[in-house]
Amino acid sequence: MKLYRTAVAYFVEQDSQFFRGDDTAWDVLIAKDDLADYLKASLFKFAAVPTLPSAEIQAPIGSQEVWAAGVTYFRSRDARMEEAKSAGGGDFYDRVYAAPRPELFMKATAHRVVGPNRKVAIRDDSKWNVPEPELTLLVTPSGKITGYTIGNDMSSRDIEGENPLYLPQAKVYDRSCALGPCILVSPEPLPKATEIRLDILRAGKTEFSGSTTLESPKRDPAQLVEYLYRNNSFPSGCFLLTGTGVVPPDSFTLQMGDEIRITIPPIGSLINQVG
Ligand code: DO4
Ligand code: MG
Repeated sequence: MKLYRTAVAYFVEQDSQFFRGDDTAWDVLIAKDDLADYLKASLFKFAAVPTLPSAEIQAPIGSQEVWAAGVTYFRSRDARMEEAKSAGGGDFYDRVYAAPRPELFMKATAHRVVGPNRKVAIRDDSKWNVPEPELTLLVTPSGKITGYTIGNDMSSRDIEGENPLYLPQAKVYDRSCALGPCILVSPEPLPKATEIRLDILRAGKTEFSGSTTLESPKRDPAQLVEYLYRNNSFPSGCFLLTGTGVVPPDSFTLQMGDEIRITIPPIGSLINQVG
């Protein structure tokens, strides 16, 4: 079952049919521990609609914070060690990959997040930028994972490579994060064979493609949530990006006008332009 947020209402997709939801506020709805059961039980009361107005789909976020895990994939550890080598920071990434405690950082507040088909930004003071395609967890205030969406953790590699202490500037700025197009509502973990695919198009042609699966990350979603919720409360729940396993080669940087497509088959595709 998929849950979409639009300007007018929320919509549920079940077996390729769309239903207009009730007037429960978004923050209240997505904070429910029994979200899947609530929607299933309510479906018969919802009006079926012929289609979803796709231009009106918004990021599936209300007032939640967006957090992110880093260096959960070997590919990310490798790329970061290389970019931070001359700054003497390479060793930190190796250590955090091996350590029991994961890297967790605050990625965005809701106003820094864009939805599908909106523009993500690159910083004016950066020359080396990449998208990071990440499976993103919807976590309730009690710490339960109730759904999944797609996240783009836009990153300025030259800024984080200059000094790991610059990470918040490399990661957090206006329109530095995209989420969507929907929440796949499921209390069950996604299969390990699930693919995460990144395609970057420039003037309509593929400039970069890469993919990974959920087999590769070193850490479990539940383990990341357990650390995130230690001495930390989330009254409306939160979104947690789980790290990237796809990093374009060092010669690649995003340009204005590029189109970023991130696909996770059970969820859909999150498409954004750079601008
Ligand atoms: O440590 C830097 C950030 C890592 C990250 O965002 C990732 O691995 O996805
Ligand atoms: Mg990331």
